[in-house]
Amino acid sequence: MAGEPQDDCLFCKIVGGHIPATIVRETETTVAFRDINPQAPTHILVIPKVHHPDAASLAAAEPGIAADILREAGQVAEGEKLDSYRIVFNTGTGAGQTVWHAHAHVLGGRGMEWPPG
Ligand code: IU
Repeated sequence: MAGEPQDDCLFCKIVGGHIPATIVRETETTVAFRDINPQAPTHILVIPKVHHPDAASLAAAEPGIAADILREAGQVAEGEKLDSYRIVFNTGTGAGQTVWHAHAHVLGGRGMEWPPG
């Protein structure tokens, strides 16, 4: 059921402390941890503790927690002393989503191109 931990979800396991992650920040509703395959000098994922498969479904069900994700992305950037950074929500396989638990990528520490690949 949406919102409840899913046994087969790796990010629910990180939230539950069942698999390791380098956690940089945690709030009542969110966890931020370093991506295991960083695509920039700073690459941190901000996830809700509740399980929803993508950012839009999280925002529809729990708008306050979706706002928490954005606020935490800003806190992560401040903590990493990033003046410029990118927040990315890959949604759907064609856009590169591989983990079906909503997450924001916070990327920074290098120049970025537009349009993204
Ligand atoms: P995506 O937008 O769904 O592709 O992002 C998933 C990210 O989760 C990707 O960048 C992975 O490197 C990252 N990741 C992780 O940091 N730790 C994990 O245990 C797993 C994936 I699984």
